[in-house]
Amino acid sequence: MRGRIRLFFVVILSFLFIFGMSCELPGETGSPSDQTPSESGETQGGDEETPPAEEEPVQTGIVTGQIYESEGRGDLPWVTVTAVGSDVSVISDTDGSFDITLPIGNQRLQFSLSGYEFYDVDVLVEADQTTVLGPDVIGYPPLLSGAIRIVLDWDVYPLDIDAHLYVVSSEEEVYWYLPYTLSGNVANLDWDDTESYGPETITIYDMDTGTYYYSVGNWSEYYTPVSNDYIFSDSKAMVNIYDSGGTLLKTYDVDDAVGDDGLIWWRVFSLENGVITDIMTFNDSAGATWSGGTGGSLPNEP
Ligand SMILES: [Ca+2]
Ligand SMILES: [Ca+2]
Repeated sequence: MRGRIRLFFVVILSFLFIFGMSCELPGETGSPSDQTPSESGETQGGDEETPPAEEEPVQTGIVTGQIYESEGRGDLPWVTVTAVGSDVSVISDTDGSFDITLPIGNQRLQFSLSGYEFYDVDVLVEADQTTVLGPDVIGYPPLLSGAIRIVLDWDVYPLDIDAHLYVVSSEEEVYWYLPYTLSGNVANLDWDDTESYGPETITIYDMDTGTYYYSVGNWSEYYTPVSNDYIFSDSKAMVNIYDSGGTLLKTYDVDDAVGDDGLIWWRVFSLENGVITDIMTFNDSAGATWSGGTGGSLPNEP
């Protein structure tokens, strides 16, 4: 009987000992945040052990840009700007400007506002730097099925290059001199940017009907040909074609065009009844892309 009682107490004591140890464990290890000097107030202890490693702060940079409506380029406020894969979002200001702080690295910006269509913008965010988007961000009216949008943007120089669309059926050309929708509601240029970057955007309302030639004129080089300062190879010009669902159908990079990049015409592509065909040459005339009959007497005027 006495042996059983002793065993009973040994078991109880063992249990209390183990239980007591386990209860002390949290207090002894603590969490890293418990041991920061500001919270624990225990820095006076003589035990100068290495403090727990602080979390590496996420390095960030700022991206700023300007958002406009396509027609007339009015400021576009209240646009939500987000980075893909990030929780960060901001709203554009009353003047259409925005700035957003993001982790460094390649980021893709998306824009949304009811009643408008936007295209994503890729940007490299650098630590403690402010990156200003070159091309303006444009809120376009939604497209009906079958329409396409051809977006031209470029770098600082040339200050002024121009999107041109020759419409074979009407022998008309959409460009800066005639930016409005052609008779028959065939195509439209939204804006002539004369001060760097663009974009200039031409819409074709029915890509499956008719024949079109799209080219880019280098107005700055045409206007000051002696300097030869503003050639196409310096322009970083890009042409992106989107369908009515916002899908990117084609991208043309001026650096892939063939010929003398000092010439003032970049013939980019043709479109015939829904089929896009690359041209991608530099030329001294617009050739098939220019009717010569619209907008003045200079047959090769960019
Ligand atoms: Ca222009
Ligand atoms: Ca501009």
